[in-house]
Amino acid sequence: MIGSANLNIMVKAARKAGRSLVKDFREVENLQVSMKGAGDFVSKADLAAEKFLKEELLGARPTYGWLAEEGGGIDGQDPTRRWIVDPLDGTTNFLHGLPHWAISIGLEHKGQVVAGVVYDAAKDEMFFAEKGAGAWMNDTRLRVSGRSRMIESIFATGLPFGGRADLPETLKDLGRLLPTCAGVRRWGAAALDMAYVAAGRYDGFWERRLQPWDLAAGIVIVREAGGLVQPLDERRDILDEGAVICANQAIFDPFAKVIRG
Ligand code: 2AM
Ligand code: CA
Repeated sequence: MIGSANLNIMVKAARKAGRSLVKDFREVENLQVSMKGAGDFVSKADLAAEKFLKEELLGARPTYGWLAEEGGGIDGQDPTRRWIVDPLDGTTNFLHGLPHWAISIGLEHKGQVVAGVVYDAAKDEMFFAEKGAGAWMNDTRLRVSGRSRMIESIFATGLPFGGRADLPETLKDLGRLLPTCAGVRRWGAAALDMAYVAAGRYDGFWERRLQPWDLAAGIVIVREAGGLVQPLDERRDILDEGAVICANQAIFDPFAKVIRG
């Protein structure tokens, strides 16, 4: 792999954390009999992965800041650079033995995500990108799909879970979008949804109420694969607001018109 020193650090850390999470994932199947046992086990695996990633990434770049799902944030000596990390995106899938979860690592510089890694360890698919250097999955260069007709396009989203307040908006989106397209998919791991847009597997993705660690890596991966990524509300910042829409360039406008209403 050719990439900057930072990208190499990110890929190496994701691969190592992934190896350990795959072992835990196999264990989860044995624990399914006791849901509480499985839940506790998964949160321990999640925390252990975050601790490992923090040691690797801050160990290699001690002056950078840090923001992660489980342990929160740390200001760095260098206020312009920050790791944004989700040690386990798709936790609910992981807990249920569904092989669709990932480690997500973004690197922010002066408010912009400049490098991202999303590693689907169960399938050994390493998605990564660096600003200006393209997006890749393992050894393959990524390119968003070329579909330009809504009726042939597949879109992904996240459905609100556990009483999340955006259920009415999401149902409205679905009511408008479903009749116009080839289908909507919902897998429950936002970082992988974005990686799949970059890979041309999905033609577009939108979701509200996401966290910076769900989004950071995916933003640069989709852009470097030739896709468009915007905040759902154009006046807001994607990471602050957590509402995103992305797609290949040909389908972006008709898709965004349906979702933005
Ligand atoms: P997480 O697994 O890191 O928490 C998409 O809906 C996002 O919401 C996912 O990336 C996921 O990130 C988060 N999420 C939290 N709880 C969820 C649930 N019960 N079902 C689906 N997604 C969930
Ligand atoms: Ca997580």
